[in-house]
Amino acid sequence: MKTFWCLLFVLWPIIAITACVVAPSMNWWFPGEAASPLGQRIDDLFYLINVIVTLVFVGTQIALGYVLFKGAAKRDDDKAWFSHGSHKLEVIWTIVPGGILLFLAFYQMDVWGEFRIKGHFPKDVEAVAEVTARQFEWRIRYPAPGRPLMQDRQPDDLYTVNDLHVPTGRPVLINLRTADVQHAFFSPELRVKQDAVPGLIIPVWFEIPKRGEYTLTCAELCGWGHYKMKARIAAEPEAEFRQYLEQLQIEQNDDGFPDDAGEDEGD
Ligand SMILES: [Cu+2]
Repeated sequence: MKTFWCLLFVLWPIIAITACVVAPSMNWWFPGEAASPLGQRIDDLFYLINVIVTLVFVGTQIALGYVLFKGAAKRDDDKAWFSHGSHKLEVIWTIVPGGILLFLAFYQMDVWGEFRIKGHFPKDVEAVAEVTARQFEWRIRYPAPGRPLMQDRQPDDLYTVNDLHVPTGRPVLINLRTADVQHAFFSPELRVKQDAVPGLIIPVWFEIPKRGEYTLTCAELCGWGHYKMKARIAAEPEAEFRQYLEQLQIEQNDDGFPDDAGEDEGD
């Protein structure tokens, strides 16, 4: 019976490790490779932490298995062994994890800074749109083609909902805000996640090298309709992006009357 319990406890870590090894082929992992250069660096950090955690996990589970089997091998009338702890061991397992955490804290600082701190954003980053989260959609405001994005609304600004277009191949920035409660701008493929906080305008930058459609979703439970706050980020080459804005401008300025309606008046 003792051996049965030992095997049962040793089995779980083996199942856990097997699941992690099988996970990539079963698509339980990330949604593919990161679609942005900074996202790939975030993935690298994630995998590094994963490797460290796995090594610690395997080590502790082997130690646990060893103690279990050693204990099970003892006879019932054997005397129990008491210890008062080991000063040396205590020092080692305090300093080693502390050292690993300090290393990670410093090692990830570059990526963190580039992602979050305005002074470390790429020099040529340009604001292309303002994204306002509200219950339960994403409202997008672009400047008119050729104009810079202003913080206040301009008469010729362009508006859409749940459809964010950005140019490919260069760093772009969006100004994130919320019209009501707290939301979170989350694009899993880009590895971008940023809370939208009432009263704040938060700059979020990313770069998408390849044309494509990427997911934008809300990662902050914001009310009954949270589940439907799904939008898309469409990345397209510069010329197409400009064309899109021009088309949006035409649609937005269309008053519904045919162009020659005024000329026919005198007939
Ligand atoms: Cu939300």
